Amino acid sequence: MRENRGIVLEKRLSVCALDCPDTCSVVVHIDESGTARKLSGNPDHPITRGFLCAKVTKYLEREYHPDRLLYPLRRSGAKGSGQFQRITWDEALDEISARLQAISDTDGPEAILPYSYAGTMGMLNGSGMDRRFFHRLGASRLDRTICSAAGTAALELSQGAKLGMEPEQFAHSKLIIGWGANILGTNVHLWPWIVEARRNGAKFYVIDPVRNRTGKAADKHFAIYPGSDLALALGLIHVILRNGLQDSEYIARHTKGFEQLARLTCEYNPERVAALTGMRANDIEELAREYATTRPAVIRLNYGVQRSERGGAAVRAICALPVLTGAWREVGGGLQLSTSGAFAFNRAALARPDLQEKSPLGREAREINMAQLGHALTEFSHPRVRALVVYNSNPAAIAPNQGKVLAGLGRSDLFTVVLEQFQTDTADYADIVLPVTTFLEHTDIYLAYGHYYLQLARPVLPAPGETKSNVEIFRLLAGHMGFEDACFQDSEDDMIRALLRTESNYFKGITLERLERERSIRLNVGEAGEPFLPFAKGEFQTPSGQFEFGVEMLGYVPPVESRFGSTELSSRYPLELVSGKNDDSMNSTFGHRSAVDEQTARLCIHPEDAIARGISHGALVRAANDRGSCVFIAQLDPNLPRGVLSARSTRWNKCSPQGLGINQLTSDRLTDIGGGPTFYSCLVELAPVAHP
Ligand SMILES: Nc1nc2c(c(=O)[nH]1)N[C@H]1C(S)=C(S)[C@@H](COP(=O)(O)OP(=O)(O)OC[C@H]3O[C@@H](n4cnc5c(=O)[nH]c(N)nc54)[C@H](O)[C@@H]3O)O[C@H]1N2
Ligand SMILES: Nc1nc2c(c(=O)[nH]1)N[C@H]1C(S)=C(S)[C@@H](COP(=O)(O)OP(=O)(O)OC[C@H]3O[C@@H](n4cnc5c(=O)[nH]c(N)nc54)[C@H](O)[C@@H]3O)O[C@H]1N2
Ligand code: SF4
Ligand SMILES: [Mo]
Repeated sequence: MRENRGIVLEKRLSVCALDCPDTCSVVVHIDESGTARKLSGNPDHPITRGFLCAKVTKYLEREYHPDRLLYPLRRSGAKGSGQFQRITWDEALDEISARLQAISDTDGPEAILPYSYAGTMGMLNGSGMDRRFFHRLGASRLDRTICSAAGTAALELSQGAKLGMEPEQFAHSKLIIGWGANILGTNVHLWPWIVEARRNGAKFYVIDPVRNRTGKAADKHFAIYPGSDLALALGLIHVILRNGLQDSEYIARHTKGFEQLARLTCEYNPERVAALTGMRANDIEELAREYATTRPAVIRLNYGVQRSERGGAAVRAICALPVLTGAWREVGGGLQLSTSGAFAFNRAALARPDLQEKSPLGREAREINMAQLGHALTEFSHPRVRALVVYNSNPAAIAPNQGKVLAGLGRSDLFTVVLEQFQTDTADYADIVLPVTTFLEHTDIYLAYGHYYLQLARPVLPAPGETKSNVEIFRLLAGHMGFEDACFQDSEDDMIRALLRTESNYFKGITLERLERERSIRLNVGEAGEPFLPFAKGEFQTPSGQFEFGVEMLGYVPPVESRFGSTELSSRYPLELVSGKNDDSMNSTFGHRSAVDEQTARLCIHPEDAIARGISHGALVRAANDRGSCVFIAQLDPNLPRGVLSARSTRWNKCSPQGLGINQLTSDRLTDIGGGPTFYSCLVELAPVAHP
């Protein structure tokens, strides 16, 4: 097909692999020479609907960037210095396999730790050949908690499944609440349905300490104190029950623990909750009434809420709201935190945990929480971690308590391998760097956590230089280690077939052949073409089959690191730092872009808090606490509550003054359930700096 400027273009389909609920179907426009000219959203995809977010529209800048890693490298300078020499793949693989073997022989295989997250959401490159390799090795297992562990635990305990309302149905809602959800920034494909709903008279409210683009676009924005959502949810329940606005029939048939919940929430009247959350008592009263009496009503809860000390309990209490009002019964009613539970793949067939029995360890290996990497690398444990293999993640920048993480990565006796596309902060600490492909260059299969479409992507561009996919690299490493198990010879298609071999009804009739033809298939959730109402008739997947309120964990105690937490701490560090996502980037993935660097270098502060500290707009400031410090450019923002600071994550450390990132400040304290990180429970003090 011919398009403007006479360039002959071919259009090929791919799938955006970034860690985003939207998992877009991407059209790649390719010219005669095989070069991609443009990426656009697939107009035929029911969720993507013809557009991509701004950051991925520009993805070809990354794809063809002169700084892409193209060859294996061996470190030639000090750890962290970023000095490397090119080596061959054979040299790299020989060295890695020899070092891993030696460590396994002397310290036991659990001295080896993989570290990965969702740099790609592809199943094969994210939790496929890598898992097989580390299981066969007997390496420590990684508890992948860094993002959503508290929310996941909450959904599983309360609902029994990570299911939520379909994005398509938001169009039918009359009241939409974005709760700790920066929809325009992190989930933009939900927005058109919100626009449609509002055109039909719906109201859109936002509950967030920060008034970001989404809050500004809302009918009402409620600026809540960080980490106090549990108190608000209990207050809303209080008002609903006091006024008899609950759906008693739904509650009686489908829930467990209601009486205790009613007793507990007696204590959370709007006045008390107002003091705990910084909201007005009237607003709490009205919000509860409006929520309970508007039909259908939906809550788009996102993961912002659960990145705090009481995050798990907060999610459980918020999930109770659509249960109490019976909102789940209606099209356009309910809640969405995640939809990923419907993707009931045969994960064991892909990851092969059974291979651990064949490892030198001969049993299930210990588990290490990725949110406490610094601790795992610096504290003595049996056996001490001696080798770290990082892929799909940049822990030097994104993991909490960065001072400890960098001390660990800097250990001279730690052998570190990093599989990367770019020379990240973590790659700077590697002994060996291996260059990897992007999602445009390899095969993978994708679930989604913001919709119910399963998608397949084939390579659309050639792998540049000597880059290889994660799948290929772990396949080669298995060969070098002498692993003879047949599964290490599996092709990508074999692995997809293994994943699809599942009993789940959601997958009925879905085969690789069908995926090849259709590329994107709605799971069998509900009848074909009909809306999916996961809990309209109860059918919770908990042991009791009922929604479990979990009242025993719902009493509100403010986070230790908050204005009402430890007085000793808050007297020294009175400011609450929230470091949510940057609209125009993806965690640290686009840290090489100068525009992203400028956005993530800023710190917003209420003007009165700034004046009290002699800080003016545009001034350099240092935020500090007992863990570390980080320098920012101050921005005055009168919309913030007093005592709250907001910065956008995550900058590359090496771009910031002194090479220290925002996670110097964040704590590696864990959430109440799920073992998640508490990035947004973080107290600091701020002072102007003359020179960084
Ligand atoms: N543009 C962009 N999109 C992304 C990402 C990105 O980096 N950039 N990252 C991706 C990833 S990894 C994830 S997990 C998702 C996350 O998507 P979101 O959960 O939407 O993103 P966050 O910025 O973590 O948090 C959402 C909002 O919660 C607010 N918040 C913080 N603390 C609290 C609190 O205590 N209470 C309440 N009510 N709100 C609070 C923040 O100010 C923020 O506006 O987004 C994904 N999409
Ligand atoms: N202060 C603060 N810290 C945070 C957060 C926050 O909100 N505030 N958010 C947290 C959250 S929710 C998350 S999910 C984490 C995210 O942290 P990470 O999981 O580390 O995500 P990214 O920073 O996007 O880094 C992903 C890396 O994977 C690489 N990559 C992409 N595709 C591939 C591939 O196919 N193979 C290999 N080997 N590499 C690939 C990219 O180049 C990139 O460097 O950060 C957490 N850290
Ligand atoms: S990051 Fe999200 S919104 Fe952007 S293209 Fe990828 S899936 Fe779509
Ligand atoms: Mo995340």
